Amino acid sequence: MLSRRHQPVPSVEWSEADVRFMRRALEVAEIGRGRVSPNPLVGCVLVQDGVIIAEGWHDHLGGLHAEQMAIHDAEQKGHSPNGSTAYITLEPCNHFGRTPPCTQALMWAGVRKAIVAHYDPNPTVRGKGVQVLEDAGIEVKTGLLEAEAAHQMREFLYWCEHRRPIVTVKLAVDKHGSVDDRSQSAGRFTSEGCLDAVHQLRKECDGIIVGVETIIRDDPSLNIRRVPAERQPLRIVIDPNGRIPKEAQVLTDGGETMVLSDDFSNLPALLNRLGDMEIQRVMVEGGPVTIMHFLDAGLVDEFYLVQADVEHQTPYPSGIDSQTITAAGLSLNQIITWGDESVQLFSRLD
Ligand code: AOF
Ligand code: ZN
Repeated sequence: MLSRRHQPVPSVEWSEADVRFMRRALEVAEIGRGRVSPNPLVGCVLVQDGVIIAEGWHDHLGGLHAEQMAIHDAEQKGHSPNGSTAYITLEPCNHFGRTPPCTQALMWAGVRKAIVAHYDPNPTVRGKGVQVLEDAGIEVKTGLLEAEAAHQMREFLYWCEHRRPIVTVKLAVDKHGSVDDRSQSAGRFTSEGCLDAVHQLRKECDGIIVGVETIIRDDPSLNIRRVPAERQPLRIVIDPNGRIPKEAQVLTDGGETMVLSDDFSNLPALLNRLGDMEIQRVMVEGGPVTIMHFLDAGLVDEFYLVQADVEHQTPYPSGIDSQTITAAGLSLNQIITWGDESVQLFSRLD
């Protein structure tokens, strides 16, 4: 896929300082999480005589690219970027998009050397960014912390390759795998801390998918309220038989909702359509029937199974446990804590 010239250089060639600077670039790139989609998270630090003189990141869609923000930061701080080394998590772009090319910005700023973590699979860039810099006499090295960068921008990379979103599932169950207590009116049974974590996860997604049953039973708002958010994900309701109540919150609260009449057998086509809309990550939030359709179709990439320490009096069994999830091609990646709940994270991705 990559030309020989852009193959990662063996890590032995990198100094400790190189690694430290690229780690910092990855760290500042995180600031844009939840705000840059469909663009990738990108970070850049400029180093002069072994010292970081400026930092930049792609902060939000339509905002400056990381390199341009770093150059601007250097100027603001009264440092000259002339002769500096740029550590960039993504190959600089060489096209006019929402911003002018970063390759030109780096050249004009007098950057002498560029160290790049990951090439840009965007067909308009793809090695050309590196080429343009090299043609201008800038020394370029690629592949430093490439795997880390790939993980950080995995939604973007996946979408560039497959043109469809990554599918993340969240399901909360009681001690016996029940998703709902039918002896009570619909309500949540997980802790406040867990809810905060769910809202954080929603923030990292471009869309939230539920089946119409969830709307009828819970009338959820499916928006982000518990953590600061400048953007709300698109709510997507799968409703093959047109049963969504007109007064449902998702239809009346002024936010964006898409009601789809797709049959569940159409899930790959549905994801392709979302991909066409530049949606790079969706979260399926239920209920169990909808989730099972995604699992059966082999379309789940990540699964957060939230285990609440409660017992429902009139349980509604989910029929989904760790075995169901692993049978769908995922493996247990890590166990994390959300508030009072333990969460098993299964994944088929890195
Ligand atoms: C960079 N630095 O910080 C980012 C890059 O729509 P635009 O103009 O913002 O361009 C988006 C494309 O530019 C995106 O698809 C990806 O190829 C690249 N993103 N490139 O040099 C950055 N965010
Ligand atoms: Zn750029």
